[in-house]
Amino acid sequence: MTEEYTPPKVWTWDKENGGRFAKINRPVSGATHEKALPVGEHALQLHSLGTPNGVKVTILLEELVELGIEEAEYDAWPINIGEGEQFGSGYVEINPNSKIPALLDRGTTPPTRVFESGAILVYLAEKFGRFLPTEPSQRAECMSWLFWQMGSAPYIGGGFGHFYAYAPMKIEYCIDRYAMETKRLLDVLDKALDDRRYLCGDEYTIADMANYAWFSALVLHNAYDAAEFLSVDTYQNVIRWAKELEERPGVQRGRRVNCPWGPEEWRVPERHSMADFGEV
Ligand SMILES: N[C@@H](CCC(=O)N[C@@H](CS)C(=O)NCC(=O)O)C(=O)O
Repeated sequence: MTEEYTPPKVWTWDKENGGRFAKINRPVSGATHEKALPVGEHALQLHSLGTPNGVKVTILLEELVELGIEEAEYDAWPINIGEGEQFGSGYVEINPNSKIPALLDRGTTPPTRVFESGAILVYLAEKFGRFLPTEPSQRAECMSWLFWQMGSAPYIGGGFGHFYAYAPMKIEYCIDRYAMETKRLLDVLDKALDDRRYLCGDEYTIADMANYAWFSALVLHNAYDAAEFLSVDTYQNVIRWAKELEERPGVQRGRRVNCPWGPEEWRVPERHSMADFGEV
């Protein structure tokens, strides 16, 4: 057991919490420094990082490009969240919440800013009329799984990942609570995929992209070094679905964009055209 903590009447910020992200965490929002964002030649300007929240958007953009939609070509710029680049004034203008990803669409007048990865997926799917069913009940199913993922991520990343991998001490209560929830979520997904190929049936949608980004990290890529701890091999339907998605060229390219991890030659720190993948 850890030392008992008695909260004061009013919380004040008088020390860093010592965790891996202590230096960038603050209890207030807004810019910490002046910094304009770079601008590329395409209408769509994405500012992001290759985390699951970033990758779900680059997967959708690459899937759109894969369909031959030229207007979906985009510039993707890295935001180094470890160095606090999410608090630059230009970034805060397009995302007052200072988290990656954020999109600026300069193809509209005035330009459209979109923050929150789920909102970006819906915006792009609607703009290009792809990967989001239009029939109301199919659309409701897709939105349900998309919002389910958006609600789940803080339990997986902010809860389980934080306390299992990043917190300065291992607290059994917190790890138990979030491991239980993460396994419950994996079980929800596993059961949903028992009788269908994709989350909405036969149609591949933004709900698959969003959920793939988070759950493939757990079941295929040993996120938080926790594959054994979470017994991820129990979730065979999730593994089958994630492996199938990972075969897709759009998914393979989307995973590489703005990614600061993995083999050097695999990473695509900035993306401006297909040539950045070394394929053209
Ligand atoms: N709900 C947001 C969450 C985004 C998020 O948490 N992004 C993380 C990286 S995965 C981030 O930017 N962290 C930086 C920080 O907390 O300062 C979304 O889905 O867009």
